[in-house]
Parts: sequence; C-alpha cells; structure tokens
Amino acid sequence: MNAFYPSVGKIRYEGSRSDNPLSFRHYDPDAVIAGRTMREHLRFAMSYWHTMVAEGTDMFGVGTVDKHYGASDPMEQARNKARAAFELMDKLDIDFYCFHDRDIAPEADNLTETNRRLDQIADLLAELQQASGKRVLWGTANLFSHPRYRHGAGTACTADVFAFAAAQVKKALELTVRLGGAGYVFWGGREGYETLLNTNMRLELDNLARLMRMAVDYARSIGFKGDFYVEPKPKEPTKHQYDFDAATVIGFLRQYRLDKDFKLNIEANHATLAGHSFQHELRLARINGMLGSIDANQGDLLLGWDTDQFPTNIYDAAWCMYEVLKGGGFSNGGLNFDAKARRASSSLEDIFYGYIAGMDTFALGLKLADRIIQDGRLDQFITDRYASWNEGLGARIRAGQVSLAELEQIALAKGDVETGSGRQEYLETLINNLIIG
Ligand code: XLS
Ligand code: CA
Ligand code: CA
Repeated sequence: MNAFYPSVGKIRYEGSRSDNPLSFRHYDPDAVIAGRTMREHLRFAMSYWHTMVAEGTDMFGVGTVDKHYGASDPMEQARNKARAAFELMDKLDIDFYCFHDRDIAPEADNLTETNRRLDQIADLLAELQQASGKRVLWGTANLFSHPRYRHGAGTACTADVFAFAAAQVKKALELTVRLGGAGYVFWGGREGYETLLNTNMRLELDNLARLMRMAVDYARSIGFKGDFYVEPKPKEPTKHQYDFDAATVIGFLRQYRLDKDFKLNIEANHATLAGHSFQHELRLARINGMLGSIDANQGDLLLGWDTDQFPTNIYDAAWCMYEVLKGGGFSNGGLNFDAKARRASSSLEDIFYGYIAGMDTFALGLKLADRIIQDGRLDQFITDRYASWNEGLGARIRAGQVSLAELEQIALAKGDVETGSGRQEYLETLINNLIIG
C-alpha cells in the first residue's frame, strides 16, 4: 500500500546511531524488556481524529493540511481515509487505532442514514483489519461536536438530547464490538457547565451515571468483553467538566457503583491542565486498580490549554512506563497518541516525524523505567522510609489495634520524636545518573 504517503517508506528500527530521521532509534518492536517485547508492552495506537481527520484549523485560521484524500464525495473521502489510515499504520508499525464514530463516516441529516454510512465504512475497516492484523484499541462516540450537544449529552437539560446521545453510544458500542475493540471510552467533552445559574448539577451527574450504566449493560449483552474507561479532563470545551481529574472520577464511579465496570484512560495533557503531573494521575489510577489505558501526548507548560503535542519529554515517558510496569503492564489498554503535528508542520512527512518522536520517546521511556526498577535503589529508599509501619507500633496502627488515647500515651512518654531526611536532591541525582548514564 503506497497510495497516500508515497514519499515515505516503511519506518524501521536502525538503532541509536542512525542519522536517518525516518527510522526508529529506540523502538525495536521485537526486543524483549522485562519479559515482554516492546510491541507487547507499549501497544501503540493511532488516533483517527487527529491523524486522519483534523486539518490544522484553529480559532484564527483555516486548515493547513489537505485531508480530502483525493476525493470530493464525502463517503469516498471516508473510504480513502480508512485506506490511508492503514497505510500509515503499516508504515509506522502501529498495531492499534482509536476512533470516534464521527471520525470514520460523515454525519447525515438523519440518524438512520448516518448509521447506514457507519455500517458501510465499518465493512471496509473490518476488511482492512482482516488483511493487516491491525486492531481497535478503543472506540467512542463524539458527543461534543454537533450543536445539539451544546448543553451536554449525558448531562443535557432535555431528555430528547439524552436519547440522541444514548442512540449514538449504542451504535458506537456496536461498531466497537464488531471491529473487535479492546476498550470503549467516555470522554465528557460537553459534560460539565458554563454557569451554575442555569444548571441542576445533581440531576446532570445522576443522568451521566445512568447513561454509563445503560452502556455497560447493553455492551455486555452484545458480547463486549473489553474495558470501559472514563477519560478525565478538567476543562475545555466546558469551563468546568465533571470528569475533572482521576480523583474526581474515581469518587464519581464509586458513588454510582460503576467502579467495577470502569477504569481510567489517563491523558498527559489533561493531567497538567488539572494542575497535576502526568505521573500523579497515573499513580492515583494505579493504586486504585483503575489504570486502564493512556493517551500519550504532552501540553506546553507556557500555555493554558490542550495542545495535544506529540510527546518528547523523556522523563515523563519514563515515569509513565514506570507506573505501567509497576501496575503489571497493560491488559486491554495501550498508548494512544492523542496528538497532532503543529499547524505549521504542514507537509505529508510531518505526521511521520510526530509519530516517530512519540514512539521513540516511549520506547526509551520503557527502557529507562525498567532500568530504574532493576537498579532497585529508588524502591528500596521508599521501602526504608516507611519501614516503621511494618513492625511494632506502626504494624499495630495499621491493624487497627491502637486508639487515639493510647497514641497520646506513647507520645507523652516519648516527650518528642525525631524523623530522618527525605533526600529529594539525592534521589533526583540518582535518577539523572540512571537516565543519562
Ligand atoms: C479531548 C479528548 C478526546 C478523547 C476522546 O480533549 O482527549 O480526544 O480522547 O473523545
Ligand atoms: Ca484524549
Ligand atoms: Ca487532549
């Protein structure tokens, strides 16, 4: 397949000394690290919306990249888009893709025709998957672009809009199942509010949970065996989104007894928008048994919005893969590049440079995370720091055997206590030395 990206050949691993910019220097798919191949650890996915659809439009100007794929008819464009997607994944050796319903086929003026179009494109995608072995990491419904969702979808103020959203979720689930998807994402793009002056927050949250419960029940009834994810994001497009961050989403899922059915899809750029580090969000998800999948990208710390850049920060990638390895690795999840080339990066090759940068950054991140774990000094430091909780008083407190009054007696008897150094600078240097070598 060489129809849509004729100037780029297959990207191959050439090692870190290669000066070929269209090669991998770290991503060696079949190399084994910590008992699995890099391909199995990283489970890279292409985001259909950024890569195949978005043309670089921003609030100040039209697109800079032509994504018509040589066709003028919208359905022919959608078919070519699918073919181009598989050419790109083949050339980059990417095994998975993620899509919204509206990415793969254009919406018509009624739902019946829209769904017919989706089925037609799904036929083609199934054929392309069959021929290539590529798979769907997760599917989702776009419940935020159309004006009907301007007040929300699952949190809409009118029941009719809620019904439309439910119909779209049902169809997106059917597509995901049909294409063998390993996951299904809820990202609440308009599920939030602009002002409390017109908002019934209680009803909106209850309804969002209702939609999610219906989705789980229906998906399981049609044979979906994969994972459901909620993807936290604090704001943008709404001023305040209900799925603010990992902690908020975990609380929501527990409140509505959805915590056994959902994990989290953590996006790096959303973490920093929420005022957290990427690793903080991953850690919180992991220690709650809910680290499901990851949207690998990065923001720009000088800008306050979701820039969705291809990830190049080696430290962030290393800490991300550290959390993934500590969590036992991905099961149904993976690393989806929810990332786009900059608007000014407008040549055909630029998207390849973007993916190569992201894939190599995470391949290196995986190697470094493994190195940190194998080295063992960081983990040992933390174990030692909390050693007093494993015996004597600490062990008895953890076992719930000590009262507040008894603790007071212990403190009074001691008069005062000493505690050691946190040694942050020592640890930062240890990590630098492990990373830089
Ligand atoms: C937008 C989100 C979105 C989700 C899927 O900021 O990242 O792309 O990943 O709807
Ligand atoms: Ca995302
Ligand atoms: Ca984003």
